[in-house]
Amino acid sequence: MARWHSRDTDLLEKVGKIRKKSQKKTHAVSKGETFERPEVKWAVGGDDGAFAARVVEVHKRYAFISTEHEVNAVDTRDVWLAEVARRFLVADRLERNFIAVGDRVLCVPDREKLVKVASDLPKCVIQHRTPRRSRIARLDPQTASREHVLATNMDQVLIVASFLSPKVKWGLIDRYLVLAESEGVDAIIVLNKLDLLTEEGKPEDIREAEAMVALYRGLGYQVVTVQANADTARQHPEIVRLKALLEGKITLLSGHSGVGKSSLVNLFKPEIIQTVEEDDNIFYKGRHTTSFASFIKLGTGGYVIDTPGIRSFTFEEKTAIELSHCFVEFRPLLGKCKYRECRHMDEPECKVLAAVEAGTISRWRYKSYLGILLGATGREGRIRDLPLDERDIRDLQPDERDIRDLLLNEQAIRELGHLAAPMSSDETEPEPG
Ligand SMILES: Nc1nc2c(ncn2[C@@H]2O[C@H](COP(=O)(O)OP(=O)(O)O)[C@@H](O)[C@H]2O)c(=O)[nH]1
Ligand SMILES: [Mg+2]
Ligand SMILES: [Zn+2]
Repeated sequence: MARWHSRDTDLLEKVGKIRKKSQKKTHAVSKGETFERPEVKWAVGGDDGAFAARVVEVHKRYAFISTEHEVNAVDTRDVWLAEVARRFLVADRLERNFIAVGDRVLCVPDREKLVKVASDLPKCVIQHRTPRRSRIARLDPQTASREHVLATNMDQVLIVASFLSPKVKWGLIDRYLVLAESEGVDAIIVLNKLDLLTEEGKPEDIREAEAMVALYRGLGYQVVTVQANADTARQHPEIVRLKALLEGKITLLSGHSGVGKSSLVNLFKPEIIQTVEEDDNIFYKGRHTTSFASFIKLGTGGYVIDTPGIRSFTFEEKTAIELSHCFVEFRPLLGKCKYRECRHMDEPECKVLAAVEAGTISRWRYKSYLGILLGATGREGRIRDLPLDERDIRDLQPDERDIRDLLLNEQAIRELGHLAAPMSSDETEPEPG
């Protein structure tokens, strides 16, 4: 009995070795094969059952994907547990993870039971991902030379801030605008908690808000001012306008915790209802229990990528030239300064500086430009928020319409919609996976 037993184990061990060897062979990366592969070169629907999917959540050792047979028709109810094909997993790499939320991937059902994670979900192996159309990344807190890509393939960025509690940080908004411009995606600014501004705002808060809203609208950005937690918010013209902007798009949701992102998303009938934090201490909360970015389908059309962890992100090394292109109002002047390599700092005959002096470029935006360009990039790509001072808003033309009227005057809101041209805190984050 005992002998049989030991022989059995021997045999099993041998089988195990053989299996490992043959796995190694079949799973080696063949010459020229890369994980990133354009979709035209994918073989979908072969004998292996390969199918197209979207990465909806990324964890340390596995990810969740949802089938997406046709681009932008993600079946978020069909969730699989997925691992990246082992042959692509190399230790020496520039990115922390091989995939990020938003990646479009080619998957093969795990018939060989390669995925060891215990789960009731169907399992699959990710064979390839498409090149990314856009992305947001931060430096990996664990390995500084590595990037941690947080989300990819967004069509636009929704920058959410609140007028008060917490007070809007315009410098953070500028950084997200630079990100959007450099990734070539649209940006929408949502300013929430309009009720607090109108009911509790000091006169200078209101003046600042009016001037800044007018500034960003003047630059051509969509600026939506709302009270996301109002009973009638869903019918509010500003929300109706925002709904139309989200339809058919993949939108990256950004903004500090506590500004009302979840309250806002819940207005668009998300498949997964977002929890609204009622905790008064929310702004000081060090840890999120759900610090994973997730891909959420909206019942009203479109998808949002909610990224609770983003408070800082990197800009790829930007030269003054690249950065100045990310400030839309600088663009018409670029190439016209005396020096071709002008950084628009202290160079003679600089058109940007002249425009700031003449007031056609706002002092605040120029300050923001310098802040991002200079040491303000700070440690590990983190930037301290620049304070807005009285001089920054002195010369701005406040919106003719008083923001205080917006809550009551729907006609005014509709008109503002037509006027809008088409077009951090530095705490370390908990580890999302
Ligand atoms: N006064 C006011 N409070 C709001 C508004 N929108 C959301 N809140 C509250 O702000 C807190 C944070 O909201 P939440 O949606 O969880 O923010 P998130 O952390 O960005 O997802 C909650 O207590 C909400 O009830 C608003 O428009 N006005
Ligand atoms: Mg939230
Ligand atoms: Zn210049």
